[in-house]
Amino acid sequence: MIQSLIEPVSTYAGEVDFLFLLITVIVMPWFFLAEGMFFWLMWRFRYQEDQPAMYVTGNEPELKRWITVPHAMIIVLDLVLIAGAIRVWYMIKQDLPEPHETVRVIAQQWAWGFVHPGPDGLLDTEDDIEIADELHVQVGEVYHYQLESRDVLHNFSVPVFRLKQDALPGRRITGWFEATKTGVHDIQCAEMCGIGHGIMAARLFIHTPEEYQAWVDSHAPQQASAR
Ligand SMILES: [Cu+2]
Repeated sequence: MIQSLIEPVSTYAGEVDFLFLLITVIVMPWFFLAEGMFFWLMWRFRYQEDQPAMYVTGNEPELKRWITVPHAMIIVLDLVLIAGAIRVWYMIKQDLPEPHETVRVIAQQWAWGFVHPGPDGLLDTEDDIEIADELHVQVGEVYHYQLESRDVLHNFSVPVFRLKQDALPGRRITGWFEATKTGVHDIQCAEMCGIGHGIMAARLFIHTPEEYQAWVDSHAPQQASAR
């Protein structure tokens, strides 16, 4: 269902979607069961003539089972969810594969700055390509991003990648992604950062290697001569 709403375009997007599906499948039956019983019991034990109210403490062994058995089942299901979530969290946030290139993402009120490594493939050199609100990458390559904030808390959110990372002033946070399909997609700040938060959007361009090379060629020389 998530796939049909927001196309998955990174190598780990499917894993995140699977977690959402798992949560839905585990939680939804309990929701309907609990709500269904609630309304049924309200109807079944509604006010009736000459039937006195009964005081139930919940401590009677046969009633306690109604509390402990569902609790035990939910704890087991929770452990499944926690194990699945830790696995995906580790894959996305901790276990960074070797990068093809690194880009720098700079958040500020209320725009995104992107520093691309340029023709030499290295950041912090003369030929870096810096532009606002456009991130250009190649399809099928692992990228590291270095996320920074110039002022307040922001969040680098790329829905098609299922990627969300807070940007903290004073820190450089490294993460990774690998795009699986070419296209143009949205980037949005996902942390309330002031009055312009809603317009703090950018575009992600995923190119074929040839397109990417052409983009680098057309932007790098201008950039070098402008310095
Ligand atoms: Cu924001």
